[in-house]
Amino acid sequence: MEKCRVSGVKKKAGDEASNIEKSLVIIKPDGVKKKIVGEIISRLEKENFKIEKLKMAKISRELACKHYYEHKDKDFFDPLIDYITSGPSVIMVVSGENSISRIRELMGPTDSRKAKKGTIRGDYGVDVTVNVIHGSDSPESAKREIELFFK
Ligand code: DAT
Ligand code: MG
Repeated sequence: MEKCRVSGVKKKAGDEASNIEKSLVIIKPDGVKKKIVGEIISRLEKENFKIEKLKMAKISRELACKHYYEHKDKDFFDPLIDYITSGPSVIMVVSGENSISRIRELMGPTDSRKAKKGTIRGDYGVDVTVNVIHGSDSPESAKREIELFFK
């Protein structure tokens, strides 16, 4: 029997290797208080991201300290922990093509005052602490954060 010939098979559009990533996204207490949970989820879904897991919880100080461990020696650490534990947050696992960098683009930079209109922080954030949303910054931190919040 003649062997299958694969050499002449043309690549179809959409055959490019995809890079589906998971990201941990937190709508922080100010986002919940401002009633923009639906708006933020809608922005994510319009960009074709999938909400894989979702829960609402007041983050404990212990969990907040683990989550922001990299900042433990910074002078803003205590106010950051006070703020993130000040009320309920919405915590999600969001997946999609290059989700980590693309979600961070939708978020805008850490300091909301420097974020452009049209980004989530630019439209709804107040400053560098009260900045509406968290999104993982690398595949390694996404894995660590997802295990922390959804173990
Ligand atoms: P991001 O949330 O954009 O990933 P980050 O990981 O550097 O930023 O910092 C985590 C959080 O810590 C950030 O959302 C708010 C707070 N933070 C960071 N830098 C700060 C600063 N210079 N002053 C006050 N809070 C800061
Ligand atoms: Mg970060």
